[in-house]
Amino acid sequence: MSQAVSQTVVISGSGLWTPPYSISNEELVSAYNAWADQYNQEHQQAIEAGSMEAKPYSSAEFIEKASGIKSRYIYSREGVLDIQRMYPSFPERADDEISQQAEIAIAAAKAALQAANKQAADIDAVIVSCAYTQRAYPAIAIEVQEALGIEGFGFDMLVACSAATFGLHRAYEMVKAGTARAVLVINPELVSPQINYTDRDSHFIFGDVATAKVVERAETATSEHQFEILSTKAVTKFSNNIRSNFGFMSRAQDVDPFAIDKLFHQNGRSVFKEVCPMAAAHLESHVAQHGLSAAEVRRWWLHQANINMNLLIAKKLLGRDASADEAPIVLDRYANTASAGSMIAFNLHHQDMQAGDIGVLCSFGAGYSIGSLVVRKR
Ligand code: CO8
Repeated sequence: MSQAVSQTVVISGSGLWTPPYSISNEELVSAYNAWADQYNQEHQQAIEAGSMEAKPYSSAEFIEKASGIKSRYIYSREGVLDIQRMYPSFPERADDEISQQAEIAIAAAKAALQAANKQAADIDAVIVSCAYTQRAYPAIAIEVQEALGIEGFGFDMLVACSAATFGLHRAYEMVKAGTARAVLVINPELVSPQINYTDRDSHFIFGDVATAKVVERAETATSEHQFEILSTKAVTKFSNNIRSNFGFMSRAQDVDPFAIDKLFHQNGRSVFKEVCPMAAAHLESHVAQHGLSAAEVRRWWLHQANINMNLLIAKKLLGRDASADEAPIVLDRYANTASAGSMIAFNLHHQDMQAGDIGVLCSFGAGYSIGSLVVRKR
């Protein structure tokens, strides 16, 4: 293709795959508390002798108050609620079968292609960006590319909570520079295998989901809902406060895959305190680049980790509480879906926007990483 520079770039279609199963706080807490009873009985002597600590109960009320989460969707439900197991079950698939992560990525991608009025032949690149990929290679993006019949190239990228926004940044740059006509950015957030369902501090936080977007030149876009990407902004700052250590070195390190520091773990209070001011300052300076104040933004599709974080960030930006219409919340149903949270919010809350309305997509979390896009409805 010819190398055209400085294209007007739009998000022209958005897709969402929601798992067929969900788990309410009450169901999750009931399974966890039964597991804790069993654990405490098994270790009664050691607990009484003071050499082990008893597992405390979890509470549905605490979860909703501390996080805003009421339930979460999940790819595979049974193992999580089985107190003899306490982790999901994903039967291994043969090399010639589609992987679970590619399967959910394809479902979201098909919805995004349909929303954008695009065929496989219109797409030049596939980016799969998410918190974890289920294998190192071949890239999940290339598996998706093959399954959808897309020519061109694909690659995976991992930036935890900011994978989706950072993926959109790369797509924007590729289309802007003319190295791809249209890019499919997919976020198959299959996070349940990395959750420690025996840790009451974190067992409630996450859910599975997949989201996708088509990014293309304005001149080729024909869909009903198009959002011009006005600019992107990203920042990272190293922090150990959110970590997951299981990886390709684990076998050589002789580690126990069930050890608490191998799965997702965090210092949630520090994350809250450190990330909220970073995110608010980032967003304020990003919209200011366009000569805009926060009050002139019609919609904030914020990262969906914790309702109290979103309320605080919106208040720092606006000087008042944001309405649900200005900063929609989806984490009550979906929980924290790693990088996909703000993408789900966009997916469910963009069709009412009017031409000229400004919106901001934003992620914040592990890394630390913050990513944003300022967009304008066409
Ligand atoms: N039930 C009852 N009580 C509980 C529970 C529970 N489930 N959990 C904790 N408590 C207790 C604590 O033990 C503590 O008791 P005490 O005061 O006696 O010590 C008390 O409640 C208060 O605990 P916390 O201080 O931990 O509670 P907070 O009010 O801080 O709320 C949160 C905890 C909800 C975790 C909160 O700190 C938070 O949301 N922080 C922000 C975290 C965040 O956004 N993290 C994002 C991480 S995710 C991310 O970036 C993506 C990573 C990639 C995806 C990974 C997928 C697996």
